[in-house]
Amino acid sequence: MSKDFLADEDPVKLQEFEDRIERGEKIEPVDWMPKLYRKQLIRMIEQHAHSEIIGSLPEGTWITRAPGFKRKLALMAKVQDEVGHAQLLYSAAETLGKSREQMIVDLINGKSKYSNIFNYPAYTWADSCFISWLVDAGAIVNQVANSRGSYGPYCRALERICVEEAFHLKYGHHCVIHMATGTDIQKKMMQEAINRWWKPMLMFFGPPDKISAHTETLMKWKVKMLSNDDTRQQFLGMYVPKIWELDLTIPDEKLRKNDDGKWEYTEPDWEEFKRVINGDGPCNAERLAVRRTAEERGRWVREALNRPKATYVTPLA
Ligand code: FAQ
Repeated sequence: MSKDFLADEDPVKLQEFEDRIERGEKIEPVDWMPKLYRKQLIRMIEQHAHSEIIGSLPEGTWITRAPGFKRKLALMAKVQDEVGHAQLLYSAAETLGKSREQMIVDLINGKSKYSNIFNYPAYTWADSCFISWLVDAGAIVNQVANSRGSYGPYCRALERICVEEAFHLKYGHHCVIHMATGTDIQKKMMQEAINRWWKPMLMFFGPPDKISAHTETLMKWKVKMLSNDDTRQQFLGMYVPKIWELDLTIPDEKLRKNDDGKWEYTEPDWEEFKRVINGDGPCNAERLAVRRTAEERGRWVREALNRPKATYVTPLA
């Protein structure tokens, strides 16, 4: 816990706040909260919102190339949902006092972080299938847990997001089953995608607990309901058997479930993780450039919407 940050808080109010959290009550925007709680929530919800927006890019590029009309429709709907999730999350973060405009500026200037995993390229349709199934699966494990957390607006946003994510997961699983049980070439494509995405997927849950900067504070205040390692373990327990069931392999010879129920795995390269989340991954520059362009191209729409005095002209026909 960052004691320095709490030094100037009113100890009585702080105690009441912590008692409320302990009792399982929700904290609402009008309630008193320590500055550190507000700061941490803004950081986490904002990063989450950015991840939804940037996360829609690697899949979005596959909409035009999706194999068949049904896959195209489903993927388009999924990508729209992800952008909708960002809207919900930006609104939740705004309740804490940071404007949406500032959050977008911080994203496109590279000041804010977003999920490591979306800085890797989706080379083939199978990469898009991996994201729809397994990245969504990872997101759900994290979000179902955190939807039972302490900050009302974030929990309510997560509840709604999880319902939609559950659909994405089914769609993604269907796509992967199709590839894994299809032709030899389809199966090979799917296997290669798993090989490419496995390490970034392990990193997705954050650094190991022993080096995680924020877990202790966030878990004390029930913002995070599972630690990074526990979320990773839950994901492995739920999805490794499902991957193996499809006769696909995981590129980690060490991976196995021990007698104590814990999964053993090769640690991903945490130095690579640091580089990627700090802007130096394979696609960071491209992802932010796309967002910057979208922001510039959408300026006229925002300006038009911000002219309350503009009169509505009735169309002639
Ligand atoms: N990527 O102290 P911790 C999705 C940073 S949504 C990038 O352990 P914390 C939907 C962390 O910010 C995916 N950075 O951090 C979808 C901190 O840096 P800072 C996103 C990461 O907050 C699916 C530093 O490392 N989900 O995928 C990552 O306690 C398909 C130290 O780490 C959320 O955002 C990472 N993976 O735990 C969309 C859920 N991990 O800020 C499209 C909400 C850590 O001090 C297609 N967030 N860092 O400079 C969380 O649950 C937490 O923030 C964690 C990280 C668990 C991600």
